[in-house]
Amino acid sequence: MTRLVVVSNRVTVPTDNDVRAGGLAVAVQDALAQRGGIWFGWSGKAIQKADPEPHITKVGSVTYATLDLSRTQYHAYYNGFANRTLWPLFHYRIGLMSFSKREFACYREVNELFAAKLVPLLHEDDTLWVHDYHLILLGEELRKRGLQRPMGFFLHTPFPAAEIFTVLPQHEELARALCAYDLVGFQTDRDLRSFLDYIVHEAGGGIMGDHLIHAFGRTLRVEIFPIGIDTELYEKAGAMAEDSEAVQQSKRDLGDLSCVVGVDRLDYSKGLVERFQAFECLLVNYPELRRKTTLLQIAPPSRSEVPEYKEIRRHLEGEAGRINGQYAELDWIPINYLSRSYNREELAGIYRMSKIGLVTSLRDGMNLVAKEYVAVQNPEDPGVLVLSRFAGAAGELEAALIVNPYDSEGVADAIARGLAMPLEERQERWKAMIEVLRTNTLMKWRDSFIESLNEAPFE
Ligand code: ADQ
Repeated sequence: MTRLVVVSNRVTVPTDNDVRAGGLAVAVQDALAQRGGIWFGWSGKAIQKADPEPHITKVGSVTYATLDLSRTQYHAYYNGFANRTLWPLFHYRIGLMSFSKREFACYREVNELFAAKLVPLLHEDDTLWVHDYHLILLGEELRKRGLQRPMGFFLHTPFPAAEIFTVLPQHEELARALCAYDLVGFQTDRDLRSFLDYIVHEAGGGIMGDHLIHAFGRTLRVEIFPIGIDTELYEKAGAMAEDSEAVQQSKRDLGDLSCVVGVDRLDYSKGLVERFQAFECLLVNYPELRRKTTLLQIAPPSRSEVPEYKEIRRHLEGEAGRINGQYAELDWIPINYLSRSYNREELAGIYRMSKIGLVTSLRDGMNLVAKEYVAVQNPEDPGVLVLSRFAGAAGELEAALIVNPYDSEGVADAIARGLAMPLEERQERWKAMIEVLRTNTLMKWRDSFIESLNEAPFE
């Protein structure tokens, strides 16, 4: 078995007291531990004068190699081109997108820096797996340095329709760089179709069948790999949470109140303002549910140095205040908005005591919260998932109540329907969803990507 080299924008170097570690980090660490290898990426530190050499930490057979960025790189590459250009573009928010040649040049500079510092650490037959929109140019930069070995890229976000993608002046440079990989993985069929549409109609490329395409002088494989969760782990966490004192106490506190829960990074792609407005619509259209229902929204701030994220926070806090001001009673608050993080056990308890899991993303690569919510439910008395059709997860969790997040009344109707849903229907829907989650796990996602990549090159 060849060594695996994983490259992602941020690297999680394991620590003994890392309570939040889970999900992707653990799946990647597992794969690296099995085969030996390197996890390479940004340390998360932005300092005035960054050390150009990677910091190396060895844990067993795994080497963690992390680079610091300079303040300029942090602003222009991370906050700039990655999070103010590509993120809004890939989430169909061209109105929120800004770009500058200088930031794109810095994006390339950081991709070049990653390539230059990674090459000396590589062995002859390593397999490389690059993650996400921050590092689209990395494969091409590695090829420029003579690397011929198999390289795969997985995009965690959506890939936008060609009409949207071409809004970016550098669309061709990015598409060409994607084609420098041997395997490009997408979350959903919709993302793959968008990419193929671009390749055929904008890049003059061709589809050769069996997942192969030819474009920009290269032949590569393009496939979908919908990311999953460690379902068994979440099922166990749900069962444990049922008996925990914290959950029992919360249930006593809730009394007859039904809890609708939302858990998200504070991000405009998650449709949080629309969610609050849909909840208001519920209070207006179903007044009998007032004092009987509460929305618990957990949304810790993210990317808080990016102006659009400051704005979404301000807007959301304003909406929570307005709605609570208008509808709250002495003994009832409609929206409980908490801006902090919780560990997996705590989240499992919160999901489990909530009658509705509410996911209203305006666009989302997958949305793992939807999957986690389903996995921790009590099989005897499961809650109902209300899920945006624009989250990748909607392609797999068809038994959820699928909604259009722009349609407040439709979302309100789905919440009301979920709250009134008979036990038998809730169980049927849950069984259909948990079966999908037990099949398409995080480990299966990881292994099928690596398996497909192992068949490279495809020339
Ligand atoms: P995200 O946009 O971060 O991921 P998501 O898929 O929902 O979105 O994953 C969020 C993760 O963070 C979940 O595991 C969740 O439990 C955790 N989390 C969220 N809020 C939390 C809180 N308050 N406390 C603790 N944990 C919290 C990106 C893409 C998604 C894609 C994933 C994986 O945007 O579309 O599904 O990558 O590919």
